[in-house]
Amino acid sequence: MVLLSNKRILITGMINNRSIAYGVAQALHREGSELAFTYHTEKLKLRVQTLSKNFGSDIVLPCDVSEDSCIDKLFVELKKRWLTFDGFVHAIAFAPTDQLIGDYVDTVTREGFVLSHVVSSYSFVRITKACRSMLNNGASLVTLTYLGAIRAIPYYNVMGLAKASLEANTRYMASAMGPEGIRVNAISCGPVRTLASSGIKNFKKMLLHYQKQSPMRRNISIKEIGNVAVFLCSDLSSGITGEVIYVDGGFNIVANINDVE
Ligand code: 0WE
Repeated sequence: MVLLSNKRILITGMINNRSIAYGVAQALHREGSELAFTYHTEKLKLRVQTLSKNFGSDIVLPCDVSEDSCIDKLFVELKKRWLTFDGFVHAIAFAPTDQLIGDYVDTVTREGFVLSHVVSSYSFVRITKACRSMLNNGASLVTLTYLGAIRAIPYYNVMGLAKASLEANTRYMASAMGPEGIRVNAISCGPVRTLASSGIKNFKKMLLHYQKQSPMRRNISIKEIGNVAVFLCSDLSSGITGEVIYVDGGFNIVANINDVE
C-alpha cells in the first residue's frame, strides 16, 4: 500500500536506529515518501547522513532549535532542494537530567523550566513559523508527546508541563494552520527504549509496568508509532487535526487500583 507517494517530509530528532524518528522514517519511506533529515550538532552529522541513506535520502541539514537563526537557515538550505514540501515530524525534547529525578517541587528550577519548554514545545511552532510559506496544501505536522502531559508521573516532572504546553501548542497551531489546509497532530507514545530514555532512572521498571498494566499487556514499538505517523501524514486522516492520538497499548485508558485481589 503506497500511501505517501509524491509527499516530501522533513524528519527531526533521529539519532540512531532506535530513535522514534527512525521508526517514523522507516514507515514513511516504506509508503513512498521522500525524506529529509535534520541533526543537532556537528558530532551527529555523519551518523544522520549514514542513517539517511537507508531511506534513499541525501538531504541532511543542521538544526539546533535553541537558535532562531539556525531554524531560519534550515529552510534557506532546504529550499535549494525542495521549493515546497508536505510536512515535518517533530521528535525533539529536552530537560536537564537533574530535572527528571526526585520530588517535582524540590527539583524544578527556573532554568530547567524555561529550557524544557523552549526546546520541547516552542521549537514546534518556531519551525512551523519558519517553513509556513513552503508548506503545500494538505501538509501534515506531527509531534510526539507523552502521558505525563495530563497525569502527574513520578520523575517526569517539568517535562510533563512542557508536554502539556506542546499539546496545547498542537491545538493552537491546528487552529491557525487549518485554513491553509495544513493539519497538526500529536502522537502520545508509551515508553520506548531509546538513547533519550537510557539515562532515566527506573525506566526498565516503567517498561515492566506497562507490560503488566496496559490492556495490550506489552510495550509498543517504534514501527507502531511510525505506522500512525504514516496515517497522520497521509490523506486517510484528512479530517483529523489538533488531536492527540495514543499509541500506548491502551495504558492511558485504565485506572490502576493497586494490589486488588
Ligand atoms: O519524554 C520523554 C523523555 C525525554 C527526555 C529525555 C532526556 C534524557 C537525557 C528529555 N530530556 C532528557 N534529558 C536528558 O539529559 N519520555 C517520554 C521518556 C521518559 O522520560 C521519563 C519517563 C519517561 C517515560 C522521565 C521520568 C519518568 C518517566
